[in-house]
Amino acid sequence: MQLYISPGSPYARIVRIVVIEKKLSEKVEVIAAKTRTTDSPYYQINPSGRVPHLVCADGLALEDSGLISSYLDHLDGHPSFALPAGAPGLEARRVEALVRSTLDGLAVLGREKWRPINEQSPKIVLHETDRAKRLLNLWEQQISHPLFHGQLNMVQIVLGCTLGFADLIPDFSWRPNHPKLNVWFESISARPSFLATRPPMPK
Ligand SMILES: N[C@@H](CCC(=O)N[C@@H](CS)C(=O)NCC(=O)O)C(=O)O
Repeated sequence: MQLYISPGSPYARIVRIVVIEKKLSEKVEVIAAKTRTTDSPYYQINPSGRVPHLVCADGLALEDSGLISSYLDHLDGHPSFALPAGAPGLEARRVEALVRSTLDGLAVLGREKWRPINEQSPKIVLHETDRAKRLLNLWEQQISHPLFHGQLNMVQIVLGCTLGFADLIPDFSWRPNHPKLNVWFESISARPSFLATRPPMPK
Protein backbone atom coordinates (compact mmCIF):
# COMPACT_ATOMS: atom_id res chain seq x y z
CA MET A 1 0.00 0.00 0.00
CA GLN A 2 1.11 3.54 -0.61
CA LEU A 3 0.24 6.32 1.80
CA TYR A 4 0.64 9.83 0.41
CA ILE A 5 1.36 12.46 3.04
CA SER A 6 3.01 15.80 3.56
CA PRO A 7 5.38 15.89 6.55
CA GLY A 8 3.63 18.86 8.15
CA SER A 9 0.03 17.73 7.62
CA PRO A 10 -1.74 16.99 10.92
CA TYR A 11 -4.36 14.91 9.03
CA ALA A 12 -1.66 12.78 7.44
CA ARG A 13 -0.01 12.48 10.86
CA ILE A 14 -3.20 10.92 12.27
CA VAL A 15 -2.90 8.11 9.72
CA ARG A 16 0.88 7.77 10.13
CA ILE A 17 0.29 7.24 13.86
CA VAL A 18 -2.35 4.58 13.12
CA VAL A 19 0.12 2.83 10.77
CA ILE A 20 2.71 2.66 13.56
CA GLU A 21 0.27 1.73 16.33
CA LYS A 22 -1.17 -1.07 14.15
CA LYS A 23 2.35 -2.30 13.28
CA LEU A 24 1.73 -1.81 9.57
CA SER A 25 4.93 0.08 8.78
CA GLU A 26 6.32 -2.73 6.63
CA LYS A 27 3.13 -2.92 4.57
CA VAL A 28 2.59 0.79 4.03
CA GLU A 29 5.03 2.82 1.97
CA VAL A 30 4.85 6.45 3.10
CA ILE A 31 5.37 8.88 0.21
CA ALA A 32 5.68 12.67 0.48
CA ALA A 33 3.32 14.19 -2.08
CA LYS A 34 3.83 17.61 -3.68
CA THR A 35 0.70 19.46 -2.56
CA ARG A 36 -0.36 23.04 -3.28
CA THR A 37 1.73 23.24 -6.45
CA THR A 38 0.42 23.95 -9.93
CA ASP A 39 0.44 20.82 -12.09
CA SER A 40 1.89 18.56 -9.38
CA PRO A 41 2.30 14.98 -10.66
CA TYR A 42 0.45 13.98 -7.47
CA TYR A 43 -2.81 15.23 -9.04
CA GLN A 44 -2.66 12.20 -11.39
CA ILE A 45 -2.78 9.97 -8.30
CA ASN A 46 -5.32 11.98 -6.29
CA PRO A 47 -7.25 14.58 -8.27
CA SER A 48 -8.24 16.44 -5.09
CA GLY A 49 -4.55 17.05 -4.37
CA ARG A 50 -5.11 16.50 -0.65
CA VAL A 51 -3.31 14.26 1.79
CA PRO A 52 -3.62 11.77 3.38
CA HIS A 53 -4.45 9.45 0.49
CA LEU A 54 -4.07 5.68 0.58
CA VAL A 55 -3.71 3.44 -2.45
CA CYS A 56 -4.66 -0.01 -1.18
CA ALA A 57 -3.09 -3.28 -2.32
CA ASP A 58 -6.04 -3.91 -4.71
CA GLY A 59 -5.75 -0.40 -6.20
CA LEU A 60 -8.69 1.06 -4.29
CA ALA A 61 -7.89 4.67 -3.44
CA LEU A 62 -9.06 6.30 -0.22
CA GLU A 63 -8.94 9.92 0.90
CA ASP A 64 -9.62 11.32 4.38
CA SER A 65 -7.84 10.59 7.65
CA GLY A 66 -10.92 9.12 9.36
CA LEU A 67 -11.74 6.75 6.50
CA ILE A 68 -8.13 5.62 5.99
CA SER A 69 -7.60 5.11 9.73
CA SER A 70 -10.71 2.95 9.94
CA TYR A 71 -9.68 0.92 6.87
CA LEU A 72 -6.18 0.27 8.26
CA ASP A 73 -7.51 -0.51 11.71
CA HIS A 74 -9.81 -3.24 10.34
CA LEU A 75 -7.22 -4.92 8.08
CA ASP A 76 -6.17 -7.50 10.68
CA GLY A 77 -9.74 -8.26 11.76
CA HIS A 78 -8.97 -6.96 15.27
CA PRO A 79 -9.78 -3.26 15.23
CA SER A 80 -8.14 -1.30 18.07
CA PHE A 81 -10.00 1.93 17.40
CA ALA A 82 -13.49 0.75 16.40
CA LEU A 83 -16.33 2.60 18.08
CA PRO A 84 -18.48 0.82 20.64
CA ALA A 85 -22.18 0.38 19.85
CA GLY A 86 -24.94 2.63 21.17
CA ALA A 87 -24.53 5.67 23.41
CA PRO A 88 -20.75 5.31 24.05
CA GLY A 89 -20.18 5.17 20.26
CA LEU A 90 -22.25 8.31 19.74
CA GLU A 91 -20.30 10.05 22.51
CA ALA A 92 -16.98 9.11 20.91
CA ARG A 93 -18.22 10.41 17.53
CA ARG A 94 -19.48 13.62 19.13
CA VAL A 95 -16.17 14.37 20.83
CA GLU A 96 -14.07 13.38 17.80
CA ALA A 97 -16.17 15.65 15.54
CA LEU A 98 -15.59 18.61 17.85
CA VAL A 99 -11.86 17.89 18.12
CA ARG A 100 -11.72 17.68 14.31
CA SER A 101 -13.56 20.99 14.17
CA THR A 102 -10.77 22.45 16.32
CA LEU A 103 -8.18 21.05 13.90
CA ASP A 104 -10.08 22.30 10.82
CA GLY A 105 -10.08 25.84 12.24
CA LEU A 106 -6.40 25.72 13.20
CA ALA A 107 -5.54 24.46 9.70
CA VAL A 108 -7.15 27.59 8.24
CA LEU A 109 -5.38 29.79 10.82
CA GLY A 110 -2.00 28.18 10.14
CA ARG A 111 -2.37 28.55 6.39
CA GLU A 112 -3.23 32.22 6.82
CA LYS A 113 -0.35 32.92 9.24
CA TRP A 114 2.24 31.30 6.99
CA ARG A 115 1.38 33.70 4.17
CA PRO A 116 3.46 36.88 3.79
CA ILE A 117 2.00 39.42 6.22
CA ASN A 118 0.65 41.65 3.43
CA GLU A 119 -1.33 38.69 2.03
CA GLN A 120 -2.93 37.68 5.33
CA SER A 121 -6.57 38.47 6.03
CA PRO A 122 -6.82 40.07 9.50
CA LYS A 123 -10.51 39.12 9.52
CA ILE A 124 -9.81 35.39 9.00
CA VAL A 125 -6.91 35.47 11.50
CA LEU A 126 -9.15 37.04 14.17
CA HIS A 127 -12.09 34.73 13.45
CA GLU A 128 -9.99 31.56 13.57
CA THR A 129 -7.93 32.68 16.58
CA ASP A 130 -11.15 33.33 18.52
CA ARG A 131 -12.63 29.98 17.47
CA ALA A 132 -9.46 28.14 18.48
CA LYS A 133 -9.37 29.89 21.86
CA ARG A 134 -12.99 28.94 22.59
CA LEU A 135 -12.39 25.32 21.65
CA LEU A 136 -9.06 24.98 23.46
CA ASN A 137 -10.71 26.48 26.57
CA LEU A 138 -13.37 23.79 26.22
CA TRP A 139 -10.75 21.02 26.01
CA GLU A 140 -8.91 22.51 29.01
CA GLN A 141 -12.16 22.08 30.97
CA GLN A 142 -12.97 18.66 29.56
CA ILE A 143 -9.59 16.95 29.40
CA SER A 144 -10.62 14.71 32.31
CA HIS A 145 -13.32 13.18 30.05
CA PRO A 146 -12.74 9.39 30.05
CA LEU A 147 -12.27 9.36 26.26
CA PHE A 148 -9.02 11.31 26.64
CA HIS A 149 -7.62 8.65 28.97
CA GLY A 150 -7.07 4.92 29.03
CA GLN A 151 -6.47 2.81 25.94
CA LEU A 152 -5.42 4.84 22.89
CA ASN A 153 -8.36 5.80 20.66
CA MET A 154 -9.06 8.06 17.68
CA VAL A 155 -10.21 10.95 19.89
CA GLN A 156 -6.80 10.99 21.60
CA ILE A 157 -4.89 10.64 18.32
CA VAL A 158 -6.81 13.51 16.70
CA LEU A 159 -6.44 15.80 19.74
CA GLY A 160 -2.72 14.99 19.98
CA CYS A 161 -2.22 15.89 16.30
CA THR A 162 -4.33 19.03 16.74
CA LEU A 163 -2.21 20.31 19.63
CA GLY A 164 0.99 19.33 17.84
CA PHE A 165 -0.17 21.44 14.92
CA ALA A 166 -1.19 24.36 17.21
CA ASP A 167 2.42 24.44 18.47
CA LEU A 168 3.67 25.30 14.97
CA ILE A 169 1.42 28.31 14.34
CA PRO A 170 3.31 31.61 14.70
CA ASP A 171 2.24 33.75 17.71
CA PHE A 172 -0.28 31.17 18.83
CA SER A 173 0.87 30.29 22.29
CA TRP A 174 -1.79 28.01 23.74
CA ARG A 175 0.29 26.23 26.42
CA PRO A 176 0.55 28.84 29.24
CA ASN A 177 -3.23 29.31 29.43
CA HIS A 178 -4.07 25.60 29.18
CA PRO A 179 -1.99 23.85 31.83
CA LYS A 180 -4.05 20.64 32.04
CA LEU A 181 -4.11 20.28 28.26
CA ASN A 182 -0.38 20.87 28.23
CA VAL A 183 0.25 18.02 30.71
CA TRP A 184 -2.03 15.70 28.69
CA PHE A 185 -0.24 16.67 25.45
CA GLU A 186 3.24 16.10 26.92
CA SER A 187 2.18 12.61 27.94
CA ILE A 188 0.72 11.55 24.57
CA SER A 189 3.64 13.20 22.74
CA ALA A 190 6.02 10.74 24.45
CA ARG A 191 4.46 7.76 22.65
CA PRO A 192 6.86 6.32 20.06
CA SER A 193 4.23 6.80 17.30
CA PHE A 194 3.98 10.51 18.12
CA LEU A 195 7.75 10.93 18.42
CA ALA A 196 8.30 9.23 15.05
CA THR A 197 5.83 11.55 13.29
CA ARG A 198 6.74 14.92 14.82
CA PRO A 199 6.09 17.62 12.22
CA PRO A 200 9.00 19.75 10.99
CA MET A 201 8.91 23.47 11.81
CA PRO A 202 7.34 25.25 8.83
CA LYS A 203 9.74 27.32 6.71
N1 LIG B 1 -10.73 16.10 6.08
C1 LIG B 1 -9.46 15.76 5.47
C2 LIG B 1 -8.57 17.01 5.43
C3 LIG B 1 -7.28 16.80 4.63
C4 LIG B 1 -6.56 18.11 4.35
O1 LIG B 1 -7.11 19.22 4.47
N2 LIG B 1 -5.27 18.00 3.99
C5 LIG B 1 -4.47 19.17 3.67
C6 LIG B 1 -3.12 19.08 4.38
S1 LIG B 1 -3.23 19.44 6.09
C7 LIG B 1 -4.12 19.15 2.18
O2 LIG B 1 -3.92 18.09 1.62
N3 LIG B 1 -4.00 20.34 1.55
C8 LIG B 1 -3.55 20.42 0.19
C9 LIG B 1 -4.48 21.23 -0.67
O3 LIG B 1 -5.44 21.81 -0.13
O4 LIG B 1 -4.25 21.28 -1.87
C10 LIG B 1 -8.83 14.62 6.28
O5 LIG B 1 -9.24 14.39 7.43
O6 LIG B 1 -7.97 13.90 5.75
